[in-house]
Amino acid sequence: DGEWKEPVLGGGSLSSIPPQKASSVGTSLIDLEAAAAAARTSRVLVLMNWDVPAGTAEDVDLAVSAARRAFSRNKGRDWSRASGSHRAKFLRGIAVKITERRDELAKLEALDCGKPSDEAAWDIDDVAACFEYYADLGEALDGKQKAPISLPMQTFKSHVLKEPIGVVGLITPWNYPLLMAAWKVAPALAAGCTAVLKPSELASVTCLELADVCKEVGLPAGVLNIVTGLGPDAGAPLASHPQVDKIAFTGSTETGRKIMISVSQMIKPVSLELGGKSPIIVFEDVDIDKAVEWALFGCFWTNGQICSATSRLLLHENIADEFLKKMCRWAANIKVSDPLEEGCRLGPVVSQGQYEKIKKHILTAKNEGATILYGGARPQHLDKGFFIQPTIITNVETSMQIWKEEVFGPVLCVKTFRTEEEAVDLANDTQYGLAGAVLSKDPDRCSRLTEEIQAGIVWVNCSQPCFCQAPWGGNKRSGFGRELGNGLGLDNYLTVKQVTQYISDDPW
Ligand code: TXE
Repeated sequence: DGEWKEPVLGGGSLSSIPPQKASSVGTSLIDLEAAAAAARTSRVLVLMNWDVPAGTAEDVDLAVSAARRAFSRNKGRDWSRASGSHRAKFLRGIAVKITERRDELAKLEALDCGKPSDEAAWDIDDVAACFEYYADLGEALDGKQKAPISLPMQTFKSHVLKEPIGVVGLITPWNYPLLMAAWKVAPALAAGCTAVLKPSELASVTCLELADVCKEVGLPAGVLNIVTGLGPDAGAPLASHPQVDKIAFTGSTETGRKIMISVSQMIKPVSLELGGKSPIIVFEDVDIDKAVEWALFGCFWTNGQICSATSRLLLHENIADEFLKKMCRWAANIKVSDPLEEGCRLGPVVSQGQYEKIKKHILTAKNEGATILYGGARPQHLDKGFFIQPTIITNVETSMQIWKEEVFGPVLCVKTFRTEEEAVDLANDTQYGLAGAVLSKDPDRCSRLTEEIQAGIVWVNCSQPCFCQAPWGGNKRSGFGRELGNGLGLDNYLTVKQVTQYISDDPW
């Protein structure tokens, strides 16, 4: 309502949190020992709708110890040794519970990060689908962990063992709070790892609800531990913890760099899904109405706060005028409102910090000589809250900040091109390499461009569809490693061991 502030550390203790909040706080850490530690810290993050514990290095340490105990192959707490089908039962249980609570979780998600509740509901469907998917893949691991290798010598026999990598640290952002957690938690648990999840301080609530769900399905203590808190206080100690075997991170390129430096001290594997400035190339042979729709969706979905947002529109010059006129008309019809209102298509951006950052980007674009063709300000009918109109910027030069830097808000910049070659050069004129889209009726051109675009994801005649069966991740400064995808997402959490046996009776 405009009164919202960035998370701040409050004094007080968990007992000072009102009862309706305390229930989720109490279960924020599945492991009771770790929960007790959170209480001892006597610090909370003061948020808009909820307060959550402000975890510290001490909490992370306890959570990692709990995960280590649950992972380790002794004392009967052997998540890592359980069969894939045993683990799959829990993952399926989680999927069922998430589906049962779909509307409630979607509402929480919309309230927490501002995305329209319809979109939040799709996210929750995707969360359930992700747990189902990894239940299947985890189950399929049974009997396949020992893959034989053919060797050139008969006297030896070899096979490859795939084993869970260990305790994993999962650090996630606020734009898809529960979904980004699911993308990491589901494969990690399916592979037999145990995990410590650190959600974003800007949107932790649905991850705390995930803790409740895990308790309900009887997930063994310590298998998943959730520590809320600020990045430097809770994320950094997790990334640098010596007992954590791998880090999976989604967030800003800047924080990704810090995490990489930290894990490099311990030669620890890391996968990074970072920012983007993805192009969408529209050729003159398209159906303009459909293409306008994809271009709007590709940039303004989730309030424009998507790492893969196709936020650089490259338009063939022959259709540019008609396309932009239609686009502005349609942008004017996008309902900007309270995310819980029916028909909302654009809610408030996540925080005051993000709001200021977006406004600064728009102002800089103006100052550098670009034209704000549509939007660029708070909608007139909303005098409170961090709302920004869908914004379309033209007369953009490749030297401008708006062309180069990720805005992470509903801001689209536009350039025109004459030739296919020029379009490819413009598309690849970025430090990022997460995604790209090409819209054309010419299949040969589309297939040429899928090869030319330097990115981990290329969409043809669409923008943003995402399925857990297809690998997700980027190149260049968008990071490395892939999540999801048949095999790849699971492999993130498995390590390979070769076993070679001498099988001849002759002495060596
Ligand atoms: O991201 P951070 P923020 C981009 C987007 C946005 C900007 C800043 O441009 O404007 O990042 O957002 C944790 N060690 N994206 O500040 O800092 C943090 O607590 C370990 C793109 O929210 O990257 C949170 O859990 N962890 C992105 C997570 O990192 C640390 C989605 C992400 O926060 C840490 C979100 C540290 N030193 C923002 N500092 C995408 N690619 O989807 C912070 N964290």
